[in-house]
Amino acid sequence: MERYWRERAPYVIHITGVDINPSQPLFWISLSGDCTAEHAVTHGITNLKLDGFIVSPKPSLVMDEQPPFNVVLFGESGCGKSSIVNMLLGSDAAATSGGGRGCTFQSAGYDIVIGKKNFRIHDTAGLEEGEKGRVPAHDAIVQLYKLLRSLEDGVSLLVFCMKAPRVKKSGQHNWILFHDIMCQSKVPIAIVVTGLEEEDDMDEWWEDNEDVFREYGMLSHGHACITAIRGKKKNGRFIFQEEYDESKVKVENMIRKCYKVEQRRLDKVQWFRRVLYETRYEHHCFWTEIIKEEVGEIKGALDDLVSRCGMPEKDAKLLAEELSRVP
Ligand SMILES: Nc1nc2c(ncn2[C@@H]2O[C@H](COP(=O)(O)OP(=O)(O)O)[C@@H](O)[C@H]2O)c(=O)[nH]1
Ligand SMILES: [Mg+2]
Repeated sequence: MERYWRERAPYVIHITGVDINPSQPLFWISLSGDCTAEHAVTHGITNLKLDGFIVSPKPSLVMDEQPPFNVVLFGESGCGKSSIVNMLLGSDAAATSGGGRGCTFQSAGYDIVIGKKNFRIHDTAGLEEGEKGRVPAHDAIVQLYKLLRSLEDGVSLLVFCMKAPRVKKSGQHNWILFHDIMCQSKVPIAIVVTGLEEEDDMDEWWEDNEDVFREYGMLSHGHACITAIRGKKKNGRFIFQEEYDESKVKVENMIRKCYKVEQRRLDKVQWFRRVLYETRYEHHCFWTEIIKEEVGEIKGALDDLVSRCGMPEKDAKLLAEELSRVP
């Protein structure tokens, strides 16, 4: 059976958080038909706790030997992240939350080639999946931070995903948390706006809303106003096929324009830190050295969670404690 899949499957799945030799991945599966990567993994290894998984084309299909540039999609649940991944892949590898199918519980990486460069697109758990049966918001934040910290080659591009009609305050908070605080504003960020299939000109949305992003301090390196669905099939073709094809090219061009060749490994964020006032007095009297330091309040990124991300202090403290345990 395994040999059958090994020979036929176009993709290889690497499970992260499990000690495996990358040249001998655990599974070879086919992503065609109803079998999505997520289903296959959860069915196959229910006894293991997964941090995430990466779906890569077989080595024979990869462009060059360079490690892929990591592109991380993030945003609220239901904004279309998994649909964007599927659009870029040209398959249904990532489970979307429509039609009774599962939503994204763990992050997953999908390898694609754009303009002869390898990119690994990371689909992540939605940041507000707090309802019953879904990933609580805290867990989703911790998972995303773990993913960012675990990318050994660094992060090349963050993509903030949202659905029209408008950008929300919670979106601004997520932007500050991941871009400004966790990535210390050192990783480029781009915006994808979905849900624009009914617009005569999808790009007009940007012109109408640009000011709001500016007011929110969400300054991006590029954007794409798109639809990530094809719509219903009528007379043998999908009603938004044209917009969908155009959208795929837009997102590819955006990635090509915005990604950073020098990927940035994420430094550990100082969630709690004592501020040391710079009052050092050094007196050399014979062999002694007296150093006086004045210790201020506990500050650090925890403060930003409250003041810039609008989190209640109690929640911010709990989250910061959890995040500070991430290696
Ligand atoms: N109308 C419309 N629906 C979309 C678009 N992109 C995604 N969806 C739908 O929104 C739902 C959530 O999409 P999904 O990709 O799972 O969102 P995720 O939670 O961010 O991964 C699904 O039913 C998708 O079909 C879009 O551009 N327009
Ligand atoms: Mg999803």
